[in-house]
Amino acid sequence: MNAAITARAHTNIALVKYWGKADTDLIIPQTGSLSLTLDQFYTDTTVVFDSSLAADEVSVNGDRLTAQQATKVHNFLDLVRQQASRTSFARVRSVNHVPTAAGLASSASAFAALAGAASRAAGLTLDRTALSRLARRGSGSATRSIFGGFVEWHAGHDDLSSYGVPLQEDVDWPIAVIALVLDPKRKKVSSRQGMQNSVSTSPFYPAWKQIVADDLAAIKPAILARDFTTVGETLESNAMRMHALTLSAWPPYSYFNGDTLAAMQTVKSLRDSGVACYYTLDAGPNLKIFCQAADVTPIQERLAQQFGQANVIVAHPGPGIQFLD
Ligand code: 2P0
Repeated sequence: MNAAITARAHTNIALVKYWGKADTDLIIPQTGSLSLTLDQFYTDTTVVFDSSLAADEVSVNGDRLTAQQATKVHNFLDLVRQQASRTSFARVRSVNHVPTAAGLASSASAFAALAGAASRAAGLTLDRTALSRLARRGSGSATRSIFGGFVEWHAGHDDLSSYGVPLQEDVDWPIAVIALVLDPKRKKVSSRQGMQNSVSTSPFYPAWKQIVADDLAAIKPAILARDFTTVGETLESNAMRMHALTLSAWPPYSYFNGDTLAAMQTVKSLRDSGVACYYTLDAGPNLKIFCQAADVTPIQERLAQQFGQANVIVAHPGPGIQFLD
């Protein structure tokens, strides 16, 4: 038996979204994307390769997954075994400090932590670019969670050229992201299924590719210049245009629920009253509100009053992958 390795990876919120693959096997995206890694939501994963095992054993939050539930993890471990020229099975223990499948991108932190722990447990020494490429094979958004702060995923065109690059890892800009949990249940249409449906059936998809290119060009200098308004307007319009790809697909689908629309109105009315804040949301109904640290309290109070204190979680920029002893 080899040493057990534990890695911690934080989740990220995309400010310019990834919504569609050019290669579904290698997970090469149709466009680039850009995210902020968050400090509040993370996954700790421990991996040990053990030649006495007859199959991979995977547990998440203390519950053993069935072989079928663990298919993605098993396939991912096969990739690691292939890279490391190993054959033994692995025991994987993962603890999510993320509301699973609540649209808070738990697959990002999960596959980034798994990439780190599994590769090191298998004896591989990968730099962060190689780790990012490996994490990508588990889940697209995990590509970005190897790094802290603001991270761009270069779409690339093949396995070697598609990886995350930090734009700014140590963020000293006093900003916050307030997560508003409106429904913690697992989503009905997975991101994987939803995005491919948009690529193949939404007539707006060609426009989306241009929108992402323009938004990346606008948001990167705005982040570096701490231009809060440009960053906020870009991320909110990018999120709404991504969601237009769900409504315009056939069959149409949506990740919004009634509370999502009410929360959007609340953010707009806060903004109208002079509190600068902008929302984004992923493949689920929950809003993430981008704001300046000085404005957290009034936003938090207003959201808590409307949706309950327990559903409002304040996050800040978080770090990249860490290995724990
Ligand atoms: C993102 N999302 O950029 C976008 C925005 C959700 C909305 O990446 O199929 O779990 O595993 O590559 O990464 C969620 O999709 O999809 C996602 P796969 P993933 O964060």
